[in-house]
Amino acid sequence: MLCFHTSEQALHAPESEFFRGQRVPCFENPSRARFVEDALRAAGHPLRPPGVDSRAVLSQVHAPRYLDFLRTAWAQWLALDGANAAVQPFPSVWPVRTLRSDVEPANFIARLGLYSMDNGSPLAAGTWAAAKAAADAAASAAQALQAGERAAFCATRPPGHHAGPDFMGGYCFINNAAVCAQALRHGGAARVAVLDVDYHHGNGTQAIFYDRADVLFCSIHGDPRTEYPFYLGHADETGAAAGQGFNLNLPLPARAGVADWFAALEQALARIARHGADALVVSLGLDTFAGDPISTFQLQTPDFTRLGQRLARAGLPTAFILEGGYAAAELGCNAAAVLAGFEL
Ligand code: OKP
Ligand code: ZN
Repeated sequence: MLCFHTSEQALHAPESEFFRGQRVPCFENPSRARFVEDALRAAGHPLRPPGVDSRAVLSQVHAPRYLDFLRTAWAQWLALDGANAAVQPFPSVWPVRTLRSDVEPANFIARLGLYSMDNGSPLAAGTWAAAKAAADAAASAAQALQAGERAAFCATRPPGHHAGPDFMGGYCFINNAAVCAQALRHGGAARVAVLDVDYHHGNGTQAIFYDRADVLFCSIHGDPRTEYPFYLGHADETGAAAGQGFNLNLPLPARAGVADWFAALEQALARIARHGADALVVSLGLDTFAGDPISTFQLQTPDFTRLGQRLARAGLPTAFILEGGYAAAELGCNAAAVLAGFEL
């Protein structure tokens, strides 16, 4: 399968994140992409750098003022104090209910809060370069499908599915799956389906397409009553306005078993078949793996082969976008298992 990777991914390497009140090494780190690249190469898949500039599509899925902030955030942080090069900025205040988000504050940390949903998306010097390269890969995958490829895989990071129209969150900055879906639409696909199989609900992707009927969003994830991102991903979120009926959430209780997970997959694929999509974008989080350190589902490596096999049976041109998966040493073989199953 045609695979895309980016050397820029290594430039997004923040030191730590907050976890249970402490700062710990980032779960979402450059080794993840390296493990995936190594496993794909070992399995004989071609790995290429992106050839498409996603710039035009980016402003169709994200607000221009958010993109401006993201592109210049590190420079703004350094402008405050040269010593900030060795310090990670974190937001500390957010415009929740009753507070205004229309006026951009002059204070950098306040702006960081305006454009964040949590304190779990640490910035580093190379965050924009890495996130933009991952988005370019997503646009390149779309172009490959439109040129007749059966499937393409983006072995990229940072992930994207928590990033909304104008905010970062959950290790995500640019919504790569949304960029891919929008690029497919732009390139002539009338209907696109996004299937998000990451352990965590893809709140950003849902939000970006919530009032649209052309892009169907389906997600299987840990119930937001107990699992991140907590404030979106319930079954009663079915879409709005023209998009009513074009959003399907299939939350499962924490620690749900493999049989329940694959039953939910059948429900999602039945809805996707009914959509009559011209292409499928899979937000491929591999944090449903039993060994994942921050998630509670039970999938084993052979289950990822079964997933790939089942997705191939949907019969659609398919773009895979890597999202989560934090058992880094096993991430490569789990990703390769999906590709192997798809090509069986
Ligand atoms: C991103 B993706 C606290 C740890 C929790 C949120 C998890 C983000 C998962 N800093 N952070 O969907 O795999
Ligand atoms: Zn996840």
